[in-house]
Amino acid sequence: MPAHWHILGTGAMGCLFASYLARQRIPLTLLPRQPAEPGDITLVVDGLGGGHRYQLPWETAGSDGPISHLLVTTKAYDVAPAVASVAHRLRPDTVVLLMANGIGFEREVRARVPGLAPTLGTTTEGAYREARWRVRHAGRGATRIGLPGGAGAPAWFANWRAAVPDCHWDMAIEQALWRKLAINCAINPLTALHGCANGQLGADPGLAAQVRALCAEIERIGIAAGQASAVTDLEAAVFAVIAGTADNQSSMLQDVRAGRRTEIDYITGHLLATATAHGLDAPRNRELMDKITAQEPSADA
Ligand code: KPL
Repeated sequence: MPAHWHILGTGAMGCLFASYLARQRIPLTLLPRQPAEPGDITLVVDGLGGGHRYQLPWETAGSDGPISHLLVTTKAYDVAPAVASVAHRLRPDTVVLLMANGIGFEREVRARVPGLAPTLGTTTEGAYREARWRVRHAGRGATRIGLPGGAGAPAWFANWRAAVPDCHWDMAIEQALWRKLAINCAINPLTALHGCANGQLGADPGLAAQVRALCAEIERIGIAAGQASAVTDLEAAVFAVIAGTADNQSSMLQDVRAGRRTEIDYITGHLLATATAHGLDAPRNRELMDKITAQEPSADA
């Protein structure tokens, strides 16, 4: 009998992963932030592979009942509060899989809910929400999952490997997260400030030069932080992502356009904290951090 997953964070990614699990008949329950209508939620996923409808059960996070397997796909700054909202339902052996942008939320989760040993994931799947329960799958990507410190794949992962395309257990998940962080540092803030699709960073010579300078800075910080493998050939990797996602709006640009808080604290913010810890300057990343932070909506807005 496959494990039963609860999914906290029912934005585009949470819904996409819910659809993958549901297609494989893996039992799941959505935990939407706002109560939904009575009865199952009808989720529609359009795009690659055609349109599919799923009838999915839901409950509020505050309900009772133990959770054995929890997938968290909220924004980075919501991960720790979201996990705390279901802490009364977690057991010592609950699997908690965190899949959000950036680095830093795992430490916050451990501080807020002591005793958890979260599993971490990162994905390059592309999806966005067209309506509350309607998601467009815009680009296929790979998903990497692993335990910090490295450990073999647990039994539940066999279901994920079968359900989620291009899904890998990663014995060096921190390195995978660092590489994604490095790529996001080079792309997301620039696209958010210039209001442009990712492809423009390759097409505009001035922006492309800024990307190269950012990559050089990020590489130095990565090497100092012991993440040399994560930043190997970073510039080439960044331009490959820019070309591969040319028509995409980065997640940070989407946040800015929607007037939402961005994940800059967990992306460039983590990079800058790492630079400071190693006595390095990072003026180009610092400038982007300051500019994005200056236009963030205030917490009480
Ligand atoms: O991860 C992304 C994001 O937008 O957050 C990239 C890879 C930049 C694709 O848009």
